Amino acid sequence: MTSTGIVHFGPGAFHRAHQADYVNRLLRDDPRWGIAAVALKSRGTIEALNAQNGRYTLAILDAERSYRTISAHSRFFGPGDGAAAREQLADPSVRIVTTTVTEKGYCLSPDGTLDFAHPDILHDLANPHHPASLIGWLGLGLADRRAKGLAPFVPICCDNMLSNGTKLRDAVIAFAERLDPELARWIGAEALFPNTVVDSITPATDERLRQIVREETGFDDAIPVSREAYAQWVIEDVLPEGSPDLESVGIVLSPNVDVWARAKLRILNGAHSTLAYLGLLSGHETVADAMSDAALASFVQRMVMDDIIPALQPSPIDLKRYAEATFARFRNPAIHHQLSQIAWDGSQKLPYRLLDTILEARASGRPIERLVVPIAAWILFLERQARAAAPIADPLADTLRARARSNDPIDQILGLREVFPESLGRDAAFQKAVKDSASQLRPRGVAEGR
Ligand code: CS2
Repeated sequence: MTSTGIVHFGPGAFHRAHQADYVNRLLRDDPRWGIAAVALKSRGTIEALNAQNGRYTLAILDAERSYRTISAHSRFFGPGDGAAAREQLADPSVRIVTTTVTEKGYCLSPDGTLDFAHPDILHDLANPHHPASLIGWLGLGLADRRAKGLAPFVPICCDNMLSNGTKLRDAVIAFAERLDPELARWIGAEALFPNTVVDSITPATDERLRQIVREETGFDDAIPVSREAYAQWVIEDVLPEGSPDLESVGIVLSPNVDVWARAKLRILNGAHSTLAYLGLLSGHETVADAMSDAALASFVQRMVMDDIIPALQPSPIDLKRYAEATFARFRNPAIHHQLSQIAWDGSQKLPYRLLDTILEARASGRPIERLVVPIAAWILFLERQARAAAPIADPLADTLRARARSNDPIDQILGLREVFPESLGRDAAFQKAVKDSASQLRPRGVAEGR
């Protein structure tokens, strides 16, 4: 009989295709690690999971296709179930709390520290027993453990940010400091927040996938997920005794996760965002479509090989090989990975994916002409969406829309301190390079939306 040893915040497609698949394997030998799924914003997924007793299909769509049933989830909490979720976090059997709430879910300022002006953080400081944010929830859960004399659980951040565990730790401690400095000290001394890398290409679930799963398995699954065959999960090797045997299911424990995180964020995610904005401006729909556009694919490959990799050297990783393997993954025709999905939340993603490389290139005098192309393409994409009154999925959507519609959208958007650090804001060469690139791209992209 499965019991609950992990609480997970954010049970979206990526969690269900990635972490839950590892845990599903773990549960074969050790039934203590069932997952309690907590959704903070909406009940849809939780209710669908509950209605299927936590079972759903994971479709592996690659050179070979296969379908497996995942049943790693034992409990389900959504908005309105706060008291039960709180009890669950204080259960001594719970040792790990994993999170996939996307970059914006951590309520961080551009410098990576907790944003005390964020409405959810203001709410949680005023109502610490009824939190709205992940940070508030971890603060409350850890406070309850301390009050009960229990060891802290281990929060494991599974979102695409550099030093994700350290950022989460610092945010939770800063939050706790405002409520109870003793609690903050206890968290700092006792709680471990390992850094991680998570990787597996996982498109959002759509009707097309539901149909494939229905036809191939005969199961009318409301919440199947799909991913490529490749999956990687690297966790910093600091887990305390009593943790599950993560290595037995292929999770890599490593002392230096950030070397891997930096390479993955800049090469894979940097190339993904580039393909997304340039590809959408050229009328492509999926990553595989964009990769079959010879000019686009060769631009992205050159940018990675000649501009991104040099900034990561020296590295213990064979970065060229990693990049080649990444491009091969992007060409997977079996997976329908919408460029529009990758284009979401650009204001949150671009700093880790491209701006860090640009900052380093400027500091060491390397060229940025290619690196600014995706930045220009993002701005043109925003202009196009704003003009067509089409959706912009981004926590800064209102500001981005207003600036994209202004008379000088490039200056206005580059002036956003939430995205572009002061040093780039004052960098005339960077600004000029973005403008030059936008004027070269403009005839191709924005005209269609006008
Ligand atoms: C993608 C990532 O949606 C996006 O922005 O770049 O989700 C990407 O597919 C994963 O990080 C791959 O591990």
